[in-house]
Amino acid sequence: MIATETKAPSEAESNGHKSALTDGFHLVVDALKLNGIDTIYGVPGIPITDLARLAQAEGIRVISFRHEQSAGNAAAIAGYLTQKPGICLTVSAPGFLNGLVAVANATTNGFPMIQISGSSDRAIIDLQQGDYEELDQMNAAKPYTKAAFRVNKPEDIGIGVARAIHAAVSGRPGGVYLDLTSDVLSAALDADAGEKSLVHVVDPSPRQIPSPESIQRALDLLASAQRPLILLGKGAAYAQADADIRSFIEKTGIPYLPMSMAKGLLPDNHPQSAAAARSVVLAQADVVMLIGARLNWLLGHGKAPQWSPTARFVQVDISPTEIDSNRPIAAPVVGDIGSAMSAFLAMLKPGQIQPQTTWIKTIAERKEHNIERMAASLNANPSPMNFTSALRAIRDVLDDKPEIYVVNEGANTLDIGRNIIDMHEPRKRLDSGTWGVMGIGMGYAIGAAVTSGKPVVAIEGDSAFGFSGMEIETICRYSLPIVIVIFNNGGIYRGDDVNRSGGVDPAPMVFVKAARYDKLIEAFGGTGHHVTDPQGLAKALADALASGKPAIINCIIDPTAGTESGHIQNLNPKSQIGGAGK
Ligand code: ADP
Ligand code: TPW
Ligand code: MG
Repeated sequence: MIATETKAPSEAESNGHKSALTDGFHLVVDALKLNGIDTIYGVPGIPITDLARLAQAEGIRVISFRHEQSAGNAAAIAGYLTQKPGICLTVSAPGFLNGLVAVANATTNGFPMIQISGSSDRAIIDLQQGDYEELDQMNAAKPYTKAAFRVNKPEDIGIGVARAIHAAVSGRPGGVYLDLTSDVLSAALDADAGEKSLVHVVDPSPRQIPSPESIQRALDLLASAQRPLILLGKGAAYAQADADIRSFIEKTGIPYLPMSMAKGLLPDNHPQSAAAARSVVLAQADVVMLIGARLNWLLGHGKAPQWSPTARFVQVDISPTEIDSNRPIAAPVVGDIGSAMSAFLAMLKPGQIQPQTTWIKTIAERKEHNIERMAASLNANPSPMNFTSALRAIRDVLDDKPEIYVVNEGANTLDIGRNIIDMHEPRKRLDSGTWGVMGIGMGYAIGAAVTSGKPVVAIEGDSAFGFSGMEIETICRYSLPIVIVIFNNGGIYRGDDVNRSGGVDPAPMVFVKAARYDKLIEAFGGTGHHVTDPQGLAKALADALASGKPAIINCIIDPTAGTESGHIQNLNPKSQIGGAGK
């Protein structure tokens, strides 16, 4: 609603007749509502306290956090799940910087979000005269965002919001910064002029239709393959082209691998999934079709030894500059995945693409072999629990609950969790992503629960949890159906490291032993569980999910069970003269 008739903050007299006024606060709320924004994640304070209050009064759901980074992470994942920009609202300088980490992470992962921050007096900022929470925020934001804008006049609020929405969701989505000065928020404007200044954004993420030649070139290359492979990334999950992606995979019979957040795009137990034969398919595939996945560090940059040096690539991506970024791409298909997949299906001729039967057989044999090899450790019941036995218990509870979101961060907790927890539906797995970042846990869990109303299970390393742990108060305050399972091995990677100086301080990787994380949530009215075996874990998880209420399950894991850095130990720099601290 525009503030014109009923909600005008004030009225001015001029020449005997009244003209209604509106202000910057109202215009921001009106501009967001006009564009279908229904939720704001943030932390209030000067100068945006009244903005948060007004947004709530006007029917926007305002989720108020304990730290801006988590609010930003919630906004980012809401953007990923809904294809609408998630909104994070922050105060100036420190609050802005706290939120900026999440915006940078959103940009890195391709999630659409807008951080809206209030800012102090520009005249004082630009002369560095020392204002309250002084910072040149727009310029600080630029290197970490897809775009950064500042609104200096109240009549530009509508355009500013429109530009931010276009930038966040068009092309490769990303994090956008929108700076609103204190002056703009408080400024008065004629209500009619204000209403007319608002912009209803039309077609913010336009389809980008790939050229028919690019589709033909890609089909020809795939048809020439003997050992083809499809790789699905989170761009494919984001695109919400689930049915067409599945249809193309099933019609061509090509084996596929999901990147972690693409798990569930096809159910993990799909017969064409090559996940259990990952290293063999990467090394032996002769033609690889990337759908919404970058050849970054997570895929060994597409290079040997992980990949065959002679493999040829199809890459379906909305970003033309992603092509050839790490390895030459023989058949680029630049466009949005929805349009691309329907074009592939329209142009595919029956029987045109047929993977060699020996390729399918090789993969099936390797899957069986690897699954058998895993079975022994998966079925073991060590005491205390290790990562595998605890994850098995969680997997079994979640197996018939495909609607549940899984958030996952940590090192071993993440790397082993990714392999053991099967996903059955698209966009249900949310994790550390492209940066391997810690701290997304509670923000992503809150964003997923708020946008979907569905339960969330956050599987968290004890270190990982600590980065956003205070948000358990937020979870309890809004009664969100979030169950947090903390893999408590007493440290970063492991809990058994020692101080090599012999001094009394603990080693840098080690936490308080046997910490009672379960008691933390009781302070806010949630339920705490303390479990030491898989049966106890399964029961606590089933009970917590059945209650639909916030819970923490403190899951005691052997402190010696993890490996340093989980599965990416090779990324630790090794001293050429023998190693530090050994
Ligand atoms: P993963 O980490 O799962 O491998 P990445 O984040 O590395 O995935 O890659 C996702 C890719 O998907 C990015 O290059 C991005 O440009 C692309 N992408 C995102 N959305 C779309 C879309 N709607 N259509 C086409 N490509 C997309
Ligand atoms: C923002 C470095 C990577 S993994 C990790 C850290 C601190 C925690 C691993 O311990 P955890 O898991 O969570 O207990 P587990 O199961 O192995 O015991 N700061 C940021 N991001 C990253 N990635 C780090 C530090 C790191
Ligand atoms: Mg740990």
